[in-house]
Amino acid sequence: MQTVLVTGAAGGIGTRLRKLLDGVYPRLIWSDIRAPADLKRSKNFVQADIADLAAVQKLCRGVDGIVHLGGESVEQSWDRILRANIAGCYNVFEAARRNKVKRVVFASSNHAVGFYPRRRKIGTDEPVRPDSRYGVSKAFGEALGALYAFKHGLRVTCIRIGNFADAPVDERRLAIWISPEDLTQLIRIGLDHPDLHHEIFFGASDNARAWWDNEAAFRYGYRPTGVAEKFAAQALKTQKKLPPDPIGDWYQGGPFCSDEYDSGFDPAAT
Ligand code: 15L
Repeated sequence: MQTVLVTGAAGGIGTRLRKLLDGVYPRLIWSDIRAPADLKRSKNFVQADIADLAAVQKLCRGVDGIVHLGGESVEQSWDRILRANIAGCYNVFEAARRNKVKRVVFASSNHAVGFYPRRRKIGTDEPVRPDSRYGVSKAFGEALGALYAFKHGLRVTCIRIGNFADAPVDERRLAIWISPEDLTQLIRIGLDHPDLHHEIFFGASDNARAWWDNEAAFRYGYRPTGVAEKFAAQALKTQKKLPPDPIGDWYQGGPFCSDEYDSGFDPAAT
């Protein structure tokens, strides 16, 4: 990888990655719909709206690999999801193909499978069960990843990111937390591993309470260094202060599941 483009540079993950990927690749291009203050005048920053295919095509010129973090990062109205996460994500994969980009690492989310109950351990081969319009858009991005990998030969890694933070803050996050360093490790596997064609990984650190089987990532040499249990006492203390959320506490997606929830079905039967 000579030139790597990162979309969503102004977001929480993009901001941290700017330090963690610094010096790893000869040329890094950072892009977002808005310019972060510290990058505004940098040669390495290009302001672009991923909903604009022509702009994304321009962005992808001469690029070898893309880390696609751009788009809405939580639940939003359908109009916003449609623009940024459906059209925007399509534009990124399509512009990658037209520009002969070799690899795409797509920031998927745990919310693509949020409606699996916490009592069930899942691998990446289970069907998606999105818990929100946002989760649906992540499942769509994963589907695009498969299309472009198998039809057009792009090397694609989808990372179902759990909760990206310096530490897990509550009980749910103890199961799904990923440290910035561990996410960087997974992204680098996606950009560099010579054998990788198409994979879906869970973006999780070494979490003893995990609901996910991350065997696929381990096969490619992923060795997480973040240990969630180190933060368990504090996270469980915080959990005690949170109001009960019977639906959110049952399912892996937490509050994304209880939000707008009006199913008549018994969650215990799912
Ligand atoms: C996500 O996908 C979001 O981007 C992030 O803001 C958190 O809400 C995270 O999931 C989570 O599930 O905690």
